Amino acid sequence: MVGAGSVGTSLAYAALIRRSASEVILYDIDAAKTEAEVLDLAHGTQFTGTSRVSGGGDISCVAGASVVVITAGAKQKPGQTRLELAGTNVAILETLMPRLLEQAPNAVYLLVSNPVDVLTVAAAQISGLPDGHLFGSGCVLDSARLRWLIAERSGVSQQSVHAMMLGEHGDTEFPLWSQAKIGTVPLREWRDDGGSRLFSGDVRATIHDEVVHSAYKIIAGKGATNYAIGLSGARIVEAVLRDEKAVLPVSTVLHGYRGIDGVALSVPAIVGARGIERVLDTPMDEQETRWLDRSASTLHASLTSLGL
Ligand code: 6V0
Repeated sequence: MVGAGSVGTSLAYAALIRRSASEVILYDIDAAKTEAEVLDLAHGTQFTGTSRVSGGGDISCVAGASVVVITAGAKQKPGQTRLELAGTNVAILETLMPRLLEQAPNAVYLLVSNPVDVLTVAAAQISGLPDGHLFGSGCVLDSARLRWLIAERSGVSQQSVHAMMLGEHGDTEFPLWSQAKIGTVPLREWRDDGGSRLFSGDVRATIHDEVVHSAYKIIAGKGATNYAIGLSGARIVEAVLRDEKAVLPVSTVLHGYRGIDGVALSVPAIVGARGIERVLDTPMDEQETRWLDRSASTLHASLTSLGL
């Protein structure tokens, strides 16, 4: 975990508890804080299984890592958009990426810092890593938020809700309603016990809005989001370390995907030992296609404004 702030430490904690990796290493420029976080986590490992945790302020501690998760950088202030963070965090990546690559040249790199789609493009350009070896956590967290909201309304387990947020991890993200299902029933046709459709257009619009505004709401209340992104990040790491070939909505630089080129955003992708192994050309209706294009042009504009 590069960056031992709220997100990096929550990711480490989630990875220990979920037994995602045999060894979890934290690196941050703030050595004293990182050493304290490592000690605090290490004292709990009696209860988490056999994984070890270590780390500090010397970047050589990441040498030979299989997966490098980047959570370093500035975070959103209340009311600030993710895109407004871009300049600061791109500058951090410019010095950080070459130093990380020296230590862990063969790792799969997972970007979590925001704006994650923009930083995924920046990190890909700085590192020159092969496609798929570097990608962003994208809409994995947003999809978990979506599934939770659907589960709460329908009373069905989240594990039986199949739904994804795609596009920008940000204001233009969108639910892929046309492919969403509860069990085997298309979400738009799901009825309650009385036979009424539960997910009308209005309800879907409300849920969409709630997902988009989740982070703002949490940041306004507690200054950061950390637990759910920690668990989402650990889940993605597992897909790589266990070579799962899991289909996840992660952010990757697209080449000719539905006319999108050079922009990173979330689409369903197969994640395994080599990182993103294939991007799926998922069916989308007309509205979803327009939403995807809107995400791509928003991100394209912000890449252009940063000279990327
Ligand atoms: P934080 O608690 O301020 O931690 C950031 C850490 O990065 C600090 O401990 C810094 O010391 C460290 N850091 C800064 N520069 C460097 C550097 N060059 N090398 C090493 N460490 C450095 O922030 P928090 O952990 O809350 O958020 C981290 C990032 O994650 C932010 O950009 C958030 O916006 C982003 N998030 C991304 C999410 C996603 O879904 N992709 C979700 C939540 C937050």
